[in-house]
Amino acid sequence: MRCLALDIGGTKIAAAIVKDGEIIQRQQIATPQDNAAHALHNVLAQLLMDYAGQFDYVAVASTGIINHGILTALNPKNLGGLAEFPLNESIARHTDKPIGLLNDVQAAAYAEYQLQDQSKLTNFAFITVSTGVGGGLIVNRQLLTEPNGIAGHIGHTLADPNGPECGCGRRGCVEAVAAGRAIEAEASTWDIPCSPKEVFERFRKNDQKAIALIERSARAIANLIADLKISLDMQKVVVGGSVGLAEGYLPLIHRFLDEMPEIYRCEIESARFEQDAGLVGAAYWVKDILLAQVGWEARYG
Ligand code: ADP
Ligand code: BMX
Ligand code: ZN
Repeated sequence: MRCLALDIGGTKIAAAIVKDGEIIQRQQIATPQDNAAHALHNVLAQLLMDYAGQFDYVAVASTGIINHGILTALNPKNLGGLAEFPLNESIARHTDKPIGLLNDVQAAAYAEYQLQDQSKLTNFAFITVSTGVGGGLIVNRQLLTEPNGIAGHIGHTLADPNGPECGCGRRGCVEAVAAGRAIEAEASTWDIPCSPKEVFERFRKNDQKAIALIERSARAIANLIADLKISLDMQKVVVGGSVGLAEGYLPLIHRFLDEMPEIYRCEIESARFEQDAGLVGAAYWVKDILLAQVGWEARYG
């Protein structure tokens, strides 16, 4: 079965055909920020046209709360102000193949869990540090997506009650302190304004301001991991996203976790699928869960 997999993030949209876990014909474009709804409809139309005739089903991993085919942004600022978008309907305009949707980080968690020794790992999480901070939770070997698609939005738990206001409306969320956009907000005010990528370059050259900013982010993520450990008995956490995968970031999380009492620590590693965890996870999950439920094999297989 060939899957057209789409991964819609706040910064980039990736698309590929996924067949037997292999990714082919991958392409990537920037997520439109202006006139976001209209532009996203157009991007989806173009992608469906590009891959026409090459897939049996569509699987979408998207930023935002995904429920009943609708994308609702918890933090609309991450999507050029887009608060709500009819994702399923927008795609269904261009194909009559089955379509399955889930949150981007839920998808990434599902992909990475397939690579783990599941006999030993009951509770597992993925944290992305990217445009925002997102999570996907696997508890009792089940990916949490029900009942409203909200589970895993751990980027909006509290990092600092006096921290910056988050785009979701709450003050001091992990996302407002740790995400790529949070790093950008701070570094854009510097004498020589920097992008997050440049902040990391300075961080690796021992620039004190850059170190403080990256450490603030990594400390918030370490605390988030400790909270997952103590609330859900989390056994392992995989970290992804362009900030999460940036050289030097994971060792910092390690360092801050190691400063905590033993009970709060848990195993951490970088996403083995790297930037493709969302694409692969969406393809697997839609096939395993959604299509199996509706008897897809019988109807289309
Ligand atoms: P998305 O959020 O669309 O999934 P990414 O995972 O690429 O996309 O995350 C985007 C964020 O990561 C942006 O804030 C961007 O500035 C930052 N970023 C991109 N490349 C790098 C890099 N090489 N090092 C550190 N941060 C990066
Ligand atoms: C935000 C939220 C999550 C998402 C996370 C990471 C929106 C639009 N998105 O917390 O649903 O999983 O960002 O998304 O509210 P990314 O775009 O950074 O990958
Ligand atoms: Zn928030």
